[in-house]
Amino acid sequence: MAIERTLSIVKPDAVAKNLIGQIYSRFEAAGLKIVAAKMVQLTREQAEGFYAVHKERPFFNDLVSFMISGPVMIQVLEGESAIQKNREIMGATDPKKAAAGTIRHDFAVSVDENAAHGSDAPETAAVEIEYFFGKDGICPRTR
Ligand code: RTP
Ligand code: MG
Repeated sequence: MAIERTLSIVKPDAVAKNLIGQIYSRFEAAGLKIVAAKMVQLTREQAEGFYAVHKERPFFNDLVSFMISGPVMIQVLEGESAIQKNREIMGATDPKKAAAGTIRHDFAVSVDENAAHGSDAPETAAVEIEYFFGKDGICPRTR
């Protein structure tokens, strides 16, 4: 297994419900290290650019409006198989289909407002991390 980095976002619904700490605890309990983090009120342009892969989908406008409805907490997680591990911790896109004990099952109520984002592959993780943190916005964790 390889050490990877992945981009994670605590979405506006979960920030509004005061769940940042509980969600961070799940990352840390799973052995994922937070190597960059910032709270951001996304602009419409930033949200559209981030989710550009979905721009032809029927839910795109609702997704963008939701992502700018309040601040988000954006972080880079590092660890063994971080991309897949974060997706497992988050659970299925639709909270109704997410396994018990996952972030989306426990903290989200709908597919439109589903508490967290996680990169889905090494290529998208690299692009997403650079989108929000640039080339050198990560704190190396040596211990
Ligand atoms: P994310 O990118 O936010 O981590 O979510 P994901 O990979 O699990 O799902 P994705 O297919 O990338 O979709 C991005 C977000 O769009 C909304 N969505 N709505 N109504 C629908 O059928 C539908 N499908 C997707 C969700 O909020 C999803 O997180
Ligand atoms: Mg996705």
